Amino acid sequence: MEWIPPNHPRRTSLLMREKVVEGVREGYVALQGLIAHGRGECFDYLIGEETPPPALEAERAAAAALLSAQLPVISVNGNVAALAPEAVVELARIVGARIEVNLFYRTPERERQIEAVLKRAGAAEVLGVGEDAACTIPELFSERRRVSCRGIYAADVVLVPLEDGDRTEALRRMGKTVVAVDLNPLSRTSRAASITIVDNVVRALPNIAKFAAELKGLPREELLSIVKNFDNDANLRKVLEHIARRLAELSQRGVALQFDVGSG
Ligand code: PTJ
Repeated sequence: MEWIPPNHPRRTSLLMREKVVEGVREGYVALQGLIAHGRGECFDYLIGEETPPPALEAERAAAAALLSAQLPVISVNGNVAALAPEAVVELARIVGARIEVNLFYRTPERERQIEAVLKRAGAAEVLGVGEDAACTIPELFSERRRVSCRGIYAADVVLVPLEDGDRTEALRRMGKTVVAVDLNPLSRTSRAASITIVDNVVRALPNIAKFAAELKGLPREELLSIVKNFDNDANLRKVLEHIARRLAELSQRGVALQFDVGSG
C-alpha cells in the first residue's frame, strides 16, 4: 500500500479499502464484501467519517452489555477479519468474550483462513470452524444458521459487526441481546438489533473496548441498568437527525472546494 501517498487526503479510507481488496485476493473476503464495503463508505461519508455522538452512547451500552453477559460472543465475517482482527481480539480479551467465525457466503476454506487471520492477531481459540458449527439457529435458512454450540448458540449477548438482518432477527427471537455495528442506520439489522452502533467497525470496536475498560469495576446491576436505559429506536432517530443536520449545514454553507490560484 506504499503507493498511497502519506499526505493523501483520503488515505485512511483508501487504506481500509485496500485491506478489503487484499482479503478478496487472499480468498477470505467474499466478493460481495466489496459491495458491502462500498455501501459502508457511502454511509461513513454521511456521518462525517467520525463517530457521531449517538454512536458513542451505543458503544457505551454495548460495553455494558458485553461485560454483564454470562457468555458474550463476537461474531466475525470476512470483512471484519480484513479490517479489524486485532481490535476483535483486544475487545474479546477485555470483556472475556469468545470469538466465532460466522459467514453468510460460507466455505470451509474461508472459515479456516479467517481462523488463521484471527490467530495471527492473537486469538487463542476461534469457534465456528468446520465440525464445531454443529448447532442450528432455528428459523434461519442461510448458511449463517450453523453456529458453535459453545459459542453463538449458547451466548446471551452476541456482537455482530456487518451483519445481514435475518440472523439478527433470529437471534432476537432466541432471546439473545444482539449488538450490531452497521453504518447504515436504515438496514434491517440496525432496526432489529437490541443495540445498534452506527459507526465504522474500525472505530467502533476500539471505542467499545475503551468503554469496557472504564466500566469494568461496576457492579452487574449498574451495568444492566445502563443496558436497560438504552433505547435503540431513539438512538437510531438521533443518528438520522445527526445526518440530516449535517446535510442541511453543508447545503447552506456550500460544499465546493476552494482553490487559491494566486496572482502570479
Ligand atoms: O463474510 P461473509 O460471507 O459473512 O459476508 C459478509 C458480507 C458483509 C458480504 C455480508 O454480511 C453482507 O452481504 O452484508 P450486507 O447485507 O451487505 O450488509 C453489510 C452492512 O454493513 C451494510 O449495511 C453496510 O453499510 C455495513 N458496513 C459496510 N462496511 C462497514 C459497515 N458497517 C460498519 N463498518 C464498516 N466498515
